[in-house]
Amino acid sequence: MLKKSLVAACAISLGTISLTACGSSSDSGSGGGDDPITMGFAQVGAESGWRTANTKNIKETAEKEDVNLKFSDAQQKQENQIKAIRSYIQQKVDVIAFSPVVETGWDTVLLEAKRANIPVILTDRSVDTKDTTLYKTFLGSDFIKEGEKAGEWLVDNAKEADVNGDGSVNVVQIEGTTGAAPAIDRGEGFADTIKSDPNIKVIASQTGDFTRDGGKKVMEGFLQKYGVNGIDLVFAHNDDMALGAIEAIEAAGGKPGTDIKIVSIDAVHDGMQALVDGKINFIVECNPLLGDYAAGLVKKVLAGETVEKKNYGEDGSFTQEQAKAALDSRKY
Ligand code: GYE
Repeated sequence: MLKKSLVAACAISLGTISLTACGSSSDSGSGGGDDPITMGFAQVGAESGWRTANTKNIKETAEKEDVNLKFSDAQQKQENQIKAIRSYIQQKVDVIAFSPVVETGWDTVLLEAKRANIPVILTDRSVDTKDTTLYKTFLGSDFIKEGEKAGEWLVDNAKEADVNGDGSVNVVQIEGTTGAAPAIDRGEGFADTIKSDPNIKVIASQTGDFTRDGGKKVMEGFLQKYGVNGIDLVFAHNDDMALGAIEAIEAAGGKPGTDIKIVSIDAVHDGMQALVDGKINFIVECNPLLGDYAAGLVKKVLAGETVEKKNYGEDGSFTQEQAKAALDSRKY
């Protein structure tokens, strides 16, 4: 009864006061109703331009919303993220948000959070679990759709993408982090879509771990094996790996975007610049500015309101022409 009336009172106060600790477990560290919310955020790392923009946005939003943010960088390691989440549980934060580096292996720590009565919000990447009560909600992009959009562009432009003109489009794929939701889903969406054209062939696929350096190394290996002339197109799961691939192609004496076409995902500033410069041919957008959306969900969850389990944002895509118009206003 008491709990219920607390939640009701909090739900009202949320209209006037910014994010407060209402509705969270009564033994939480934040004390009374008007204290700021304490949120533990376990970030993946700093692997890409997308991630840097995402982190900046999360921190800025926390400041704007008067959230006491505890932030950790897991350096792309699941065990670091698990440690961070455990420490947030120990510190009795009001809410935990995290972007899981890989999809599986979270049930134990999420159960610990659930038992401690701390709601968990998944931002950007999702988890693969049978027990969906282990988290309150997910917000981010539909990665399958992103892979499909990349594939659709290729199917529509298969003739131009057959740089060598031998009737088949030889594609190399640079995957994101193995086991990560965006790597799995983007790969799946792309593969499903290009099936419609039997002339499009993925001749090699390897992980570049979403980093520029990783993308460069993987591309160097592909170039050694197939040569510039043996590859028609690179599909990179993010811009940073495409930028690394560009370096490798140039070092091998090729002209990226012309001798080898490139399609990637994210649309961060550096990627868009390469698109405008003609070194990338098409980019699917993935929005890293999730802060406001996350704040809204945190408020609702802590007020005891029911929220959608999955919340997807709308993403666009850019051809070289479209990127020219959008580049100046690209903030990240
Ligand atoms: O595309 C990539 C980053 O999870 C959507 O992670 C994110 C991905 C993003 O490293 O650049």
